[in-house]
Amino acid sequence: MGNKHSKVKADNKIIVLLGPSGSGKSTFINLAMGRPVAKVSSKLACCTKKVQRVSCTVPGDSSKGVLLVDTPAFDHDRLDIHQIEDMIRNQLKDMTKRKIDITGIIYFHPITANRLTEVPKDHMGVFERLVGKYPAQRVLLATSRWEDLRGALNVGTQREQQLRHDYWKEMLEGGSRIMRFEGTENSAWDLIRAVLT
Ligand SMILES: Nc1nc2c(ncn2[C@@H]2O[C@H](COP(=O)(O)OP(=O)(O)OP(=O)(O)O)[C@@H](O)[C@H]2O)c(=O)[nH]1
Ligand SMILES: [Mg+2]
Repeated sequence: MGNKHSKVKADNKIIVLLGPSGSGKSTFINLAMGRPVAKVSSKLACCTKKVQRVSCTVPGDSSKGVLLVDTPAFDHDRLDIHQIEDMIRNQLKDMTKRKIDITGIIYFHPITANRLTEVPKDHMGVFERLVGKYPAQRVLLATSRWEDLRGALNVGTQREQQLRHDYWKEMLEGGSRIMRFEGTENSAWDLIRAVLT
């Protein structure tokens, strides 16, 4: 269960969600929170326009506070990257000032995409301009929207292999991990737990 208020406690585990528009960042937040706190859209236009922080606790362990940070897609159709950078900088300001560590990043990639228009490295570059060099071991690469492939799961598995052996190879060699986001509350928490361990 979670709260929409955004105060950061020093022992909060902070997880930043990155990824292209429609990859499911806000959907992930809503599933983890168990209610719709972030706006989600199936329209073509990019949806999230603001950085949003939500706090919750790990199910079954209310002592573990987690702060999830939703971000606008870096390829946003109406915001330029400098506006997005400023928003993220502002939202992270109180944390960086207090030297609160960002525990991890979940980078979402819709497995439905039949072309790769961006790679995590592009996003990491922007993020690192804000917080400094970030260790690849703390980045979880999450493929999403598997249910949309329905009868063509093998297509997704082939794409996953291409990501693993080519586009995401460098990140994986640096220690990043890949997981599937199954579009459920349990799966959202599996990913969060993986980042926390
Ligand atoms: N089937 C399925 N649909 C998903 C999943 N994640 C997101 N969607 C759908 O994809 C669309 C876009 O999801 P969002 O959560 O708004 O994506 P986003 O990454 O926040 O997009 P922006 O806010 O534009 O950056 C919505 O219609 C969601 O219902 C998933 O894991 N499975
Ligand atoms: Mg969104």
